[in-house]
Amino acid sequence: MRHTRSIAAAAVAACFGGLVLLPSPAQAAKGSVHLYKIYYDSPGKDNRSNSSLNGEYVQIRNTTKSAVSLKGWVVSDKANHKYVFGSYTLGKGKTVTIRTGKGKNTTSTRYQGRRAYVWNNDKDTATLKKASGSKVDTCSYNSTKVDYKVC
Ligand SMILES: [Ca+2]
Ligand SMILES: [Ca+2]
Repeated sequence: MRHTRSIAAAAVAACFGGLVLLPSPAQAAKGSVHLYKIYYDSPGKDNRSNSSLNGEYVQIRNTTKSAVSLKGWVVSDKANHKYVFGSYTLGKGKTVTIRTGKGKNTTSTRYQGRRAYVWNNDKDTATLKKASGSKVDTCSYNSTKVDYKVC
């Protein structure tokens, strides 16, 4: 009975797919490029050493079926500290980690090259925008009880 009802509900949802707020199965399967995780309170004392700065990071994940160029895409915090991607392509199903400190960029890890932290230890908001300026995703947190946020 429940099964029959859920099929009927799915049929209704399919008919009015353009009007409902929940993502349709087609959209869910399509995936997205989105903020995945922010590790905002670097492990240990925040002494601004490069390794401590690099213990702080934000991750972006690509769950679409194809690689996406992130050239010119911008990640910013609430205070508008910006990280702008140079030439970079995020493979399908891949995650890129953007660390706050200095380092040598690799396929999976990019470095902001900063001498100070970006992600506040208590609360902040990450925003991801395309090169065109259109907003792709945001991720907010407000807690000192944990050191990271899975968006
Ligand atoms: Ca810390
Ligand atoms: Ca901040």
